[in-house]
Amino acid sequence: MHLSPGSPGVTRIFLDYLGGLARQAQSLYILGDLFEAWIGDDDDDSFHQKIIAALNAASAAGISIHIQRGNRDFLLGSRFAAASATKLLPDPFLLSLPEKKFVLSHGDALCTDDKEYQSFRLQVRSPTWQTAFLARPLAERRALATQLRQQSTQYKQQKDSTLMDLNRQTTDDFIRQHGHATFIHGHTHQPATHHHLVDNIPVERWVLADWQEDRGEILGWDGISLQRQALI
Ligand code: LP5
Ligand code: MN
Repeated sequence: MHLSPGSPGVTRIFLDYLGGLARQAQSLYILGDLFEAWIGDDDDDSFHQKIIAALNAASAAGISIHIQRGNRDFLLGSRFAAASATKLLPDPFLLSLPEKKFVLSHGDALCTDDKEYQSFRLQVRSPTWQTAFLARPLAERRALATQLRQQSTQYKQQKDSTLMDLNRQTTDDFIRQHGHATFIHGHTHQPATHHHLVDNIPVERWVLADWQEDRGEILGWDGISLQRQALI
């Protein structure tokens, strides 16, 4: 979703969903990049507080909400989880339902052709880097995040789109390591259902859509099949 005050349409669709259709679900899984940029759980930004309150209300209404960290909000922590009454999930996460097994991930870790991103990722996911970053004043962190977002947009213009996609071999290995479970991820903004054949076992890989100002999309599981469902 990449929620931010800069995308009011996406925010409205998400809040409408949380207050409406989502209430029919037992569980909700958000696979990273819920926020455009997360600079730490101590952020007092009113927009973020509004989203936290909406998650909290949905949770109080009985939905079990699980959130993975994406590359935009890898700093989500326990204070956020407590305030929003959500559960932070590891990435990857194996979701074993009675009818089917799914493996859930943001997806960025499998984009192994993008070496520059992977070395950046390694750096910012290290506890040492995170402790040092979180010790800086909020205003400074906010400015760094804005700067990094601009840089990332520029970097991406110079990168080939296949380089930024999941690496096929890495993905097949990942599927193998997770017992050939149906794989669901986001990050690439290239919604599709891919068919992998790993060890002669057919495995589906569902790529989530990114949300636009006038259209969102969720993936629903009813115990029998997965369906893409548009939200407006
Ligand atoms: O996010 P998106 O879609 O633009 O691109 C991603 C990869 N980029 C990122 C960076 C995020 O956008 C930044 C989010 C900031 C959130 C706040 C966190 C706390 C702030 C930290 C401040 C230091 O994830 C992009 C991938 C793309 O996905 C596709 O997979 O290609 O990767 C990059 O752009 C990384 C560059 O290739 C390499 C970066 C070199 C690091 C530069 C050092 C800058 C030091 C920081 C100074 C501001
Ligand atoms: Mn992402």
